[in-house]
Order: sequence, then C-alpha cells, then structure tokens
Amino acid sequence: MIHATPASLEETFSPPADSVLWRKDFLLGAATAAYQIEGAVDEDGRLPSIWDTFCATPGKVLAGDTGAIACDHYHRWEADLDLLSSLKMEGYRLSIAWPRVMDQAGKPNAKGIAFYRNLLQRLKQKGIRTFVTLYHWDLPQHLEDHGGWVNRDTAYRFAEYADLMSRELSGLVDAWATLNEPWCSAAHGYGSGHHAPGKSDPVYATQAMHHLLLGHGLAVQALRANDPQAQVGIVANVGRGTTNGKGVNDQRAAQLFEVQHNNWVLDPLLKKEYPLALFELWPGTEPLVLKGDMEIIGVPLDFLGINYYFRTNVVSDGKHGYREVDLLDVERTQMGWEVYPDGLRDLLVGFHRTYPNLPPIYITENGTASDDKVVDGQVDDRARISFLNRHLAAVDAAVKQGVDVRGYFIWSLMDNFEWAFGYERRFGIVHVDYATQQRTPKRSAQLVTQFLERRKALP
Ligand code: IFM
Repeated sequence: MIHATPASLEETFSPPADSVLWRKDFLLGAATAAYQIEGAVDEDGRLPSIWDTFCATPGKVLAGDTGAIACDHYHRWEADLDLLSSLKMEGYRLSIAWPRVMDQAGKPNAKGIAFYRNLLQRLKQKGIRTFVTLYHWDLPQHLEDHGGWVNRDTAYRFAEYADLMSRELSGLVDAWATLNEPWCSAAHGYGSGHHAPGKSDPVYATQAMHHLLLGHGLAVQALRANDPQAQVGIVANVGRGTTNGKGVNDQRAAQLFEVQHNNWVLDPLLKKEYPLALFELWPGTEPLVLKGDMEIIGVPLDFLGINYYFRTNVVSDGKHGYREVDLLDVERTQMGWEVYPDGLRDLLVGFHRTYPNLPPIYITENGTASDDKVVDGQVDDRARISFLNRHLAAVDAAVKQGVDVRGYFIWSLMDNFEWAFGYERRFGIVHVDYATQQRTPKRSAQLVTQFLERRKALP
C-alpha cells in the first residue's frame, strides 16, 4: 500500500514561515554529474573511463544503455545553463570528467579544460554559485588498468589532477568537493561489482576506500594552495538503518548497518580512524595504512556534503552481522527505495552529536525517481513535490536541533543516465526526451522556481 500524503504537500511548495528555507543565505540549487549528462565520450581528446568500459560489458547496465550521448550536455551546455538560471537556481553542483582534462601522461587537455572554464565563467556571469566535484566515479580506464583505486598510486594521480584543475580554474569555483560518495566507489565498484569497474572482493573494497580517502586528503592540500578563496570539502552518501526486529541483536544489526554505510567514511575523515566494528563485519579486510595516512585523510574540511535517499530495515543475521528485510506497506520510489524523510533528520542530528568537529553541511543530493511522462506539454510529478517538501522539512527540523546546514541541492537538475539503471529511472526536475533532447521543466521545477522568486522578492 502507498500511504497517501496531504494534497498540499503534493501540489504546492510553500515551506512554513519559520523554515530555514526562507533564509536568503540558505542555498538552494540543483546537481548533476559529468558522465550522467555530458555524452561526447570520445570528443576533443577525452579518454575512455571505467564507465565506458562497464557499459560496453553485456549485462552490466539495464537495456544496454551507455553514457555515450546521455543528455548531450557537452554540446547543449549553454542552453542548459540558461534553463538553470530561468529556474532561478542559486547554486549548481556539477562534476568534472577526469578523462576529459588530462592525458595518459598527466598532461593537460586544453580542449577539455576549456569546456569547464567556459561553463564556470558563464555560471559566474549568471550569479549562480558553483559546487564542483572532482571525482564522480569516472576514473580514466588507463588507471584502472593498473589496479584503479586498489593501487595506492591512484591517490597520487588524483592529487595531480586536483592540482591541475585548481590551477586552471582558480577563482571560478565557490566550493570544491574532492570525491562524490566514496562509499559507492569502494563498495559498489570493488565490493559488490554493481558499479564500474565491476570488481568484487571485500579486501579490494576496503583498500580502495583507503586510497580514495588518501587521494581526498592529498587533493585538499592542492586545492587549498591553488584556490585559497574556495571552500573545500567532500561528499558522502549516508543511509539510515533501523530494525523492526525485537531482539537485542537486531538493534546491534541496525547500528552495524550505519557503521558500514556511514562511519566507514566519516570516522576516518572526522576522527582519523576506521571504525573497528567494520572489521568485525568483514574480518580480515583491514586495509594497508601507512604512517601519516590518517593525518592526511583527517585534514579539516570547510564543508561536508551529505547525500541522502532512503532508509534500510535490517535484522540480525544470527551471527555477527545484519541482513536486509524489506518493510511492506511503505511508500517507495521508482528505484524501490523507501521514502523516509525522518532518516535525514535523524542522521544529521546524530552526526552533530557524534562528531564535535563536524563542519557546516550542505545537502549535496536528495531527490526521487519517478516514471514521469510529458502530457500536453506538462509533467505532473506530484510524488517528487511531496518528497521534496518532506525532506526539506526534515532538514529544517535538524537545523532547529542545532545542525549547521547551509544549503540543499536537488538531485537532479534533469533526467539523466542513472548508472546501472540506464535511462529508465528519472530523477530530474526537468524531463529529458532522449530521442529529441527536448527539456521540459516538471511541475516540481515550476514550484521551486516560484518559491525562489518569492524568497528573492522579500526585503
Ligand atoms: O544518480 C546518483 C548520483 O550519481 C549519485 N548519488 C545517487 C544518485 C541516485 O542514485
């Protein structure tokens, strides 16, 4: 059964008068990522990435979809930025495709860099604040051929890439994020194999995570040196784990779920250590950590990006771990993910209590997928409107409990390539017809725009 939501939440976007959303300094924007929208995978010297390889491997991506064309943003970027500003978005989170801007020897690719420079200059002219992620999963394939993130050398190559980008684009970026969701890169890319490069070994996963985080710490040093005015941070996906089990071990199972999903990333960044419980779950997977690594990883951050989507119900597996058990009778998105706004509030409040050095937070992704259709030129995405209303209320509740949240980016600006799910799942507030590349703002986009106009008009 799908629980009905009050009509007002589905049809209007009107936060309560005391909501943080009305604060003009609370940034509202939309997010995308390079591989998911750009296309043009072999133009202007772009090298193959692990996602090109993964997509070309039969059975890895739904319907055999690839990012070869995606939203054709590489050719349509000017119109897309006009669309973004017509929606009155105040912030835009995008990512740079590493394989577009550096050749195999680490030399700059001028054409690829020019693409991002032009884009960022245009955003600056439009007064839109830019959050730029350096790594949103598209590792150059030649680095994977040498072991990818399981090879420590990749962390140093990543720092060189960060150094180049922050020299080339200094002054154009408001906030740099080193990595997007290292959890997904490590756990899906090297653990389950559901994402590129499709490796499947828990030892690889923990070692890859360590090198991702090391690369992050090294990159922060370069970013700060080259672009001192920009904010520097990282983006972590977090998941709420709860249990409907009644035993003591079920509570522990829910904790372990969060250790595995959240603390695995946040503890090294904010406490300079890995959670020991992780290695109780996965005995024998401790990564090789060299002297000084944790100091590099734990470098202070200007902000932490949080991506939140859903809650997972778990019970004890009868041994030392947990197993996932789907709850019945809950509202789910096109991804099958439970809609659970309280999870966002609870996690934010929990992080605020757990980490005394928690930096200011931006919600760098939150949103929902639905099977949206254009009917008479309109897209009525009321489930998304309701989702956004409820999750923004959860953010507001966390702020009222003392959490320093400074902004929120809707995932995503437009429908795009949803990784292993190809083009079937639609996360955008703008509909994309992939046959014609026609963009149609959905009702959610129209309502958020109206809200931003109202907010801007306030004294
Ligand atoms: O599309 C992805 C995005 O690239 C990373 N965070 C989750 C989104 C939805 O799955």
